[in-house]
Amino acid sequence: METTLIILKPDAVQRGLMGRIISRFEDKGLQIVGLKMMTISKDLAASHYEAHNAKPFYNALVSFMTSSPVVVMALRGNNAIAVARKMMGATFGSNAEPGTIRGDFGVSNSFNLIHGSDSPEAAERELGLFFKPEELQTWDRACECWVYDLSAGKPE
Ligand code: D4T
Repeated sequence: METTLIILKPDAVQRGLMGRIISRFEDKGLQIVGLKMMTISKDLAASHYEAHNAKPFYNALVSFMTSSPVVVMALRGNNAIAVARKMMGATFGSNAEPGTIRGDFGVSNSFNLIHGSDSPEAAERELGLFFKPEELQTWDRACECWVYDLSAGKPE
């Protein structure tokens, strides 16, 4: 099982899309193990996006991400990182496929609604940036045995 960090960006919160986006992940079968609303500080945005700090869009990106509250979420599941990235769609709303979150809810290239970790290493780093260990909940989901086939001892 993997855990991935999802951020519902300021445009998703301001546009009233939080519930619909969270529902998509719940409907898919991913388990929410952390969830909170917060305003990202400049320092936290700089740490989160340090790989982009030489890019031409960096200042605008940090400004956007710190401009208004976000919702951060830890999602757990089998291949959760890839599953969530596929559900998010391509980076730019203008060419994200219909059926994806970015494809269905946005058209902007810089206001692209959602962030999701792109590798296990990124997920570990980002979960550590946004959640204290005690903010992540390990809980048994009553429907787990209907979300996954557990008959072989591992989720399929
Ligand atoms: P994030 O990191 O937000 O989940 O987005 P992606 O993984 O899909 O895309 P990314 O890291 O390449 O870009 C991070 C963030 O920067 C914005 N951006 C990106 C932008 O404003 N202009 C650009 O040209 C690019 C490439 C959008 C997402």
